[in-house]
Amino acid sequence: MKRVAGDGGTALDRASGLFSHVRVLCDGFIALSGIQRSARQRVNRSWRLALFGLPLLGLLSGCAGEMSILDPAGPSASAQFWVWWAMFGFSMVVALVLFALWLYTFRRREQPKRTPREEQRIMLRWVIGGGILLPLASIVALLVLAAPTGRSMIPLPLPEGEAELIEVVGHQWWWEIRYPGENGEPDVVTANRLVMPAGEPVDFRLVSADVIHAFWIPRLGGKRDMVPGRHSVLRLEADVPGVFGAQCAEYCGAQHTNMLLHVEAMEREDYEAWLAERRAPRELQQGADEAQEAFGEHCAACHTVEGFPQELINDDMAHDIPGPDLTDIGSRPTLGAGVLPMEEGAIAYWLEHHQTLKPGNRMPPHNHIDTETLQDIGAWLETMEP
Ligand code: HEC
Ligand SMILES: [Cu+2]
Repeated sequence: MKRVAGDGGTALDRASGLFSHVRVLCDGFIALSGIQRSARQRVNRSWRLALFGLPLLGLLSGCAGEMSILDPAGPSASAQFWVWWAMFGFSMVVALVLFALWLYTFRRREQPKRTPREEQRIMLRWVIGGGILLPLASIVALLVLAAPTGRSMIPLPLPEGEAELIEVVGHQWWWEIRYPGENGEPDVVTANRLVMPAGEPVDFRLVSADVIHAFWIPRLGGKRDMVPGRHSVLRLEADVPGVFGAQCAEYCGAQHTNMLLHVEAMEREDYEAWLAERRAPRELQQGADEAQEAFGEHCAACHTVEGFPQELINDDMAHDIPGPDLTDIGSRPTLGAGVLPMEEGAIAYWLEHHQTLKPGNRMPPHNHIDTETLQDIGAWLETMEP
């Protein structure tokens, strides 16, 4: 296991920034709840609106979009969606009951006279009822409700044969996707884009190349940790073809946020065609000799390009950090695990600025290579489509 590369200074700044935000929020709520009477008078109407409105806005913005668990697109995600609503509903009931009890304590003027024994008995009832029985009942109910959800994500044998198997490898900070070949054929390997068949279960075999990551496609279900040195399998299904967002869900170092995965579910035939295109033997483009030579010199030790001539690869350079397979880079929708959209000139731009676009990412800066060469390499890589 490697250590997480970190940027202590920025992390501290962020932490203190976050802390001050949290404090402002807490102060606001304390003022609103009337615990500090003097503070309450200072809180004007618009502040109150903003304080109540902000969390609501957050709630609303989470309801749609390609990363929302509240917009399920597959059977496991739907099951999880109902567990979520059940938990939410139940927690609302508990909160309302507590709130009502709290208000009730204000309304009661006179304390009934009780002996210490009676007091103790009442206390005990609350402790047993609210502290033991209620949580126990809630947990059992939740377990009953959630068990089928968990089961649907386990790769159990299927009546109709085997589920499609796709291997996902987590790297700092990008995704490697491997499709097992048929009878000894070469694997199809790509990065930061996951293509899967829709309308059937798919087993994702999850592994990590360095630290702990987690695989999460919110609209399809999950998530599941990717632990170095072992593998786990998660079964997911997309109801219909579509594009979904995915994100690493376990903090894995400085660029954890920029570890996005573009997921595309396709009809079975389209999926097969997509794989077949990538399995076909490939020839390198003619007439891009300079770009290919420079690529062999500076890049090929870390990046595989299927069919790239072995004799051009400079093996002397340090390449203990593997980079994404670039064989079909020109056909991918994004660069740098979601940092840049793929468009003309994007690769050259990424090559020059990747350490500013994604600070601390594990590709070394290319300052020693002149801009023209980088642009040449970029233009050549953009032609790399199946
Ligand atoms: C020491 C190994 C190493 C070397 C040398 C290297 N790279 Fe990289 N490269 C990486 C890693 C690691 C990443 C993933 C960065 C990330 O997204 O966090 C990457 C990312 C990329 C990407 C984006 C891929 C994607 O799927 O979005 C491109 C394009 C790329 N490199 C091209 C090059 C070119 C061209 C060169 C030579 C000029 C080069 N690399 C040299 C390790 C390397
Ligand atoms: Cu992560």
